[in-house]
Parts: sequence; C-alpha cells; structure tokens
Amino acid sequence: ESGITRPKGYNVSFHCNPGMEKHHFGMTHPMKPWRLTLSKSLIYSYGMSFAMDNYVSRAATYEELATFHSTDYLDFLGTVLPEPVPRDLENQNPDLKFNLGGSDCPLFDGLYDYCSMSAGGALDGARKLCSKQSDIAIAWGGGLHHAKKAEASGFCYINDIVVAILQLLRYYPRVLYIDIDVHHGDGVEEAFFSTDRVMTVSFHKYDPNNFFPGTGALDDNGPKSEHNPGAHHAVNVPLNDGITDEQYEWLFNSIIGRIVEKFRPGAIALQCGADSLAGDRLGRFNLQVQGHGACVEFCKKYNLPLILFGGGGYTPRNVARAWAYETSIAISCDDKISPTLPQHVPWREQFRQDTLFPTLEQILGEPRVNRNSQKRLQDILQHVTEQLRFVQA
Ligand code: TV7
Ligand code: CA
Ligand code: ZN
Repeated sequence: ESGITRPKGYNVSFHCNPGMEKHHFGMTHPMKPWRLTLSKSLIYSYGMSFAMDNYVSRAATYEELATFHSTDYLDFLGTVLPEPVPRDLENQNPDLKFNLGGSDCPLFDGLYDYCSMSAGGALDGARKLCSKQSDIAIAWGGGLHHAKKAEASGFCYINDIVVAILQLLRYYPRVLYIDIDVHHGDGVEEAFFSTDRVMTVSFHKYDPNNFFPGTGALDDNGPKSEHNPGAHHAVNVPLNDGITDEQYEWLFNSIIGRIVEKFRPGAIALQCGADSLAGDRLGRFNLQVQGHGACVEFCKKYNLPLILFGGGGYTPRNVARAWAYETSIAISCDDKISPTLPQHVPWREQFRQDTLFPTLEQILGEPRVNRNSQKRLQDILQHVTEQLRFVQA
C-alpha cells in the first residue's frame, strides 16, 4: 500500500530491542525511551519492515562493552541501584562516582540492561556490515555519543558508537564518523583522538558557556602533539541558533564531500540525533525532516557500508517522523515515501498533523531567528578545507 518494495541485491538490516523502550529516566527527564516505540510504530505502519531484515538485537556482553569502557566503570554500572528513597536535604549533592546518579544521568531500574541493549543493537548492526550481509544497518536505539571510557555524561552511559566503530575497524582500514545531533559528539571524538583510522565530524550548536557540553570549537581538531597520528582527524562544525535546511545541506554536502574525497573511508557511521530538528525540546535549530534526511541521502550515495544510529531527540513526534523518513531513504531506491501518514498508525493523535513533513509554521508557530550568516558558514568550510591538507588516506 505504501509502494515500498525490496530492491534486489541491496540489503538493509533493522536492529532493535523492545526491552529498551520500557525504561524510564524519571518523570521530567527529557530522554524518553518511548520515542523508540513511536518511531517503530510509524516505520511498521508504512510497511517498511517488508523491505528490510528485522532483528531483535541481543544485549551486548560485558566483554564487548569492555572493548572501550574500563572494567571499574562497568562493574560499578552493573551493581549500582536506584536510591530507594529520595535524597534528603543534607544529601542533595553527593559525590558522584563516574558521574552517575546526578540529574542528567540518573540511576534507574534496569539501567545496565538498557545500556547493554542499546550497545547490542549497534554492535549487531556493525557485524552485519562486516560480514557483508547488510549494506546499511539501522540501530535507532544507539547513538549515545557523550559516554566516556569511565564516565557517564549527558544522558549517555555506554558509548555504543565507539564499541560499534571498534568492530568496524577489524574489517575496514578507515571509518568516517558523522554526527548531526545538535550536541557535540565529544565522547566519540575523544575515543579516537589518537588514531588516523577514524575521522570524526560533528555538526552542533556551539556556545561554550550556555550549551552542553561546551566543547567542539572550529579549531579543536585533535591533540597536535608531535607524534599523534590522530592530529587533524577531528572536524568540528560549530553552529548558532536557527540554522535552516538550505544552509545545513549546503555545508554538510560541501564538508562531507571534501572529507570523503580526501580520507577515503571504507565505511561510514552516521549518528542521526533528532534534536537538531526545529521544535525540539532541547535543540535550537530550524531543521525540517527533509533537511535532516538529506544528510542520510547524501551519505547513502557513496555506496559504502553505512550504519545509522539514533541519538538525541526530545520531541517524540518529530523524532518518529525523522527516523521513519530516514529508514525509508535507507531502503528505497527511487520510490518516494507517501508524505501523508498511514491511516491506522498507532498513537495517531501524538503526531498532531497527518503529514510526515510538517512546515516550520506547523512545528513552531514562529520560527527561531537564524543567527548563522552565510559568511560564517563559508569561513567554516574554508577552515575545514585547510585542515584537510594535513589528512592523507
Ligand atoms: C545525546 N540539557 C544528549 C544531550 C545531553 C544534554 C542538559 C538537560 C536537562 C536535564 C534534566 C531535565 C533538562 C530541560 C538539558 C549542565 C547541566 C544543566 C540538569 C537539570 N531537564 C544527546 C545534557 C545537558 C534532567 N546537561 O546529545 C532531569 O533540560 O546542560 C547540562 C548540564 C547540569 C544538570 N542540569 C542541566 O542528545 C543523547 N540537561 C529535567 C529532569
Ligand atoms: Ca553533533
Ligand atoms: Zn543531543
């Protein structure tokens, strides 16, 4: 009914674990694992499951997580329990071990299961690419880019992306990591700071004093110590509030085009954080579903093994639209998805409008002021072009 068919000789695998979706960070916390349920519901209602291989992913094992994380941290993560009673007034600011238990990274029931399931989907996807069983692997439950080797950060406890890229590096000499979440992909950048086998590129809102995590300036390109092969292999694209589809697409295509030409990756890992969309509860950009999806379309055109991760996204109806549209881009050759939502999608009222592509006016009432001048975007492209002179495939 949606006109979506399975193209021959071209495989997409979809990795999810329904067990992830029932977890709660707390009533007022912006991260809602339920957005994954809403996304899948839209994807399945469009009939997309018939055009891909669908897998219920395993939870990643301790050993798999330990390919990146320290065992001290994993042991603690596996044993901490949520506080049975709320903290009393004298105990509002306990010393946080591994940054766990604060308001951004709360301890909740089943935390370790939630983390290992997120990483399991990402790792299963990476393995499907390595074995050539998939050309594109999708893991919307992953994309938790802030987690460090021995520290939780910004709603992220386990860095499923790093674990998946380490798997890809067993088969591919070079991996390109791209991050379109509105936040800086600091955890992934740091993990690969000292290797020239991974190039990391993050597009993000940058305002060191007012926007998390405050890193990712244009000239932060990896430690420039004398013998660091990873120097110049971190690309940062700091942006201001209100960037539009048109500007973002121009900058994304120009930058990624030059990087692929120079770095010649064997595989691409794309974090599709949906908090860069207009109307996001935490985000600041004016991107529409079309502009966000254009990044996936551009990456797909290289015909390289491609893994798509989720990430941020705090207005569930927009997250579901973006990830459904991007799933359709992954599976379709030429046929375009219907812009009208399927008739019988569960939680239909959540979506407010019955279109996959709401206008900025429908999303926001009044669009956010665009604080990105064309001159600044050209300067960013100029800096990246100069940086790439130091990069050799
Ligand atoms: C990948 N922004 C993660 C993005 C992580 C952002 C932050 C919140 C936030 C937390 C809450 C909450 C919130 C409305 C928003 C400096 C602080 C300021 C906590 C209140 N409401 C991703 C992390 C970021 C928690 N953190 O990239 C419980 O916003 O800015 C900060 C740090 C200290 C802690 N406080 C916020 O998208 C998945 N947190 C409500 C309840
Ligand atoms: Ca980013
Ligand atoms: Zn984010």
